Amino acid sequence: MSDIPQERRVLTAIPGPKSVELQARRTAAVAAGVGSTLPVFAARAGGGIIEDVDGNRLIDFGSGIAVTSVGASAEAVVRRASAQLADFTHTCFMVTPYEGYVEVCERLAELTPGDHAKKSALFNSGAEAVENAVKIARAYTKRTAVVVFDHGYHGRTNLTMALTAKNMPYKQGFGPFAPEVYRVPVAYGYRWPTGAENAGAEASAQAIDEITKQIGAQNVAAIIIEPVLGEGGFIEPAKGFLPEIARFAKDNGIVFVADEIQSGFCRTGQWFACEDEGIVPDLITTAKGIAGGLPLSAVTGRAEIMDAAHSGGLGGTYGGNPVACAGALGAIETMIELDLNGKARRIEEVMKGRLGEMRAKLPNGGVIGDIRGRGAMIAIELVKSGTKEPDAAATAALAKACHAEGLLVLTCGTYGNVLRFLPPLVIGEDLLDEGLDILEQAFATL
Ligand code: PLZ
Repeated sequence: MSDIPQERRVLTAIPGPKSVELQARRTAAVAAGVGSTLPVFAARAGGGIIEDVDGNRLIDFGSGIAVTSVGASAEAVVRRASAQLADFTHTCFMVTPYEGYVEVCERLAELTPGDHAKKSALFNSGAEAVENAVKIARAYTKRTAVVVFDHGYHGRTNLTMALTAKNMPYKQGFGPFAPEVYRVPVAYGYRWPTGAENAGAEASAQAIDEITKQIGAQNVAAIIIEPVLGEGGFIEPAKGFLPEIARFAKDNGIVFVADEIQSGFCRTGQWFACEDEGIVPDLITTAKGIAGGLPLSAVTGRAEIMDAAHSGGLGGTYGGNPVACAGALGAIETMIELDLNGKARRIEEVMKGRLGEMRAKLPNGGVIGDIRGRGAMIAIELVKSGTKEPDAAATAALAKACHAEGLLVLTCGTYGNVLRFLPPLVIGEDLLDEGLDILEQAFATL
């Protein structure tokens, strides 16, 4: 890890003068469609800290959207990627292959759930992995329909926009969308009309009924679900939902795809979130945390499904780039050495404890409607006090107050009312506590 002191430091307004200057250049040169949560320009980052160009040190509760689980300059990632960079940057695996790619696929076969024969294919982004999972499932089943869920997020390319639930900002004005994509209910416990305790059974029954009656199970190539829904609001499907959907997929020859792009690689305190209910997906998509910040993604799954696409049918110039593969091997090494699953579970314990206390201090829980998530994928859903009405304004205000004090937090959710916490798993407990202190103080500004 780079030698950034693991201490918050606020020297200027946030963003500071140098960031403001860069933001002006950015506005002139960068397309408006690319947004930023907090226009503070990074100078270096590592552990639980992002240092900006003005010398401020922010506590990082975002990990670049669940990417830098091992930190943004993890020693093993930097060492291995640097060595690879010096050897060669690229040959194209489709032209002349290299060992790193194969080794990442071997690690994926070991780490993902299930002891069946597995194979992988590597790509650059999460969206690309999801697209390829669909291609593979269609090639294997010779069917076309794809089933996704309310509040799901799978990317910004044409097919993955279609798979994604939320219109603004992801889809508005960008259609027409890919056909043969169908959306069904998910067991969102907090908002399930008959209560969280009924959500698992009722939502799975509804989803299966819709698939059977409206699409026909025999036409469905793949069912794709995030075992913990990320952008949609850190929704853990109520217990029983995922096993029932997985069972239905199996009974009907449908490829069950777990999109673990956000929830995977120790984020939830297990290698993959689907392990929580013993789910063994046919295919699993990974990205983000896999390579310590380098762009890499993968589809991993049953060898016979993965081999269904003909030679030359899958790939891309940069897919499984050697530097990114070296980074992934360094990240995986770090996860094992530092027991980042254990660290994630400890983060959950600390965060849920503190968030519960904050909630208890507010009358009727105040704006904190729900506290949820697993491991270092924790969120609070904010509502108008005493109701379940989403409060996006309070969410934005809280995030703003945290940012001003040097705590980087992210929001999410279909209704924009979820504050999510995704610290690097290597964050020190003092920084974690300090971040939670800042959040607690932020409630007073509401
Ligand atoms: N599947 C489950 O979480 C990416 C995107 C944020 P890419 N999530 C963060 C934004 O506004 O673009 C994501 C995900 C899940 C797929 C993706 C897509 O991964 O690497 O961004 O393409």
